[in-house]
Amino acid sequence: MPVIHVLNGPNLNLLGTREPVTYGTTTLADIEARLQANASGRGAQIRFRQSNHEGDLVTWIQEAGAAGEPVILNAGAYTHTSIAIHDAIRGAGTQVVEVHLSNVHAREAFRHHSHISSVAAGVIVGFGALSYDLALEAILSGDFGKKS
Ligand code: CA2
Repeated sequence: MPVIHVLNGPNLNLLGTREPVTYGTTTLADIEARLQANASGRGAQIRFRQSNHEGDLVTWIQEAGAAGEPVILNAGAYTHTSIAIHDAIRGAGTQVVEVHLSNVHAREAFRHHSHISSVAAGVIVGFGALSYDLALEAILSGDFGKKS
């Protein structure tokens, strides 16, 4: 069964508990459950993880790359700061879909730049928890953004 990694960065463990106006009321566990159900109905399996530490995300991207498995990545604030995550995606050579709950382009200027977008297969922003489902749909429905 194909495995799709869903990796979540700092503070996303708080989802659904604070700042509902910006991030909604859905928890990360809710997102995981919905993705698992959706994926298993399509013959795929989700490996869902969250960390507040940049190095964990780098390691998990490397692991997905070594296994040749696709990644849905919400790197949280590291999106805007992390060259290490940019390099990991580049080196992993696997399909990475960048997702964001909020429309980062309608927010503060420091959220407008992503170090991930230039090495991602695609970017989905602003649809709340649905951003993850749209990313899953994109991965399951095509072979875009795969590297040889
Ligand atoms: O919109 C997104 O998905 C973000 O990746 C979320 C990050 C933010 O730094 C990015 O610019 C955009 C922040 C995640 C923090 O999540 C919280 C959830 C509830 C309460 C506090 C933080």
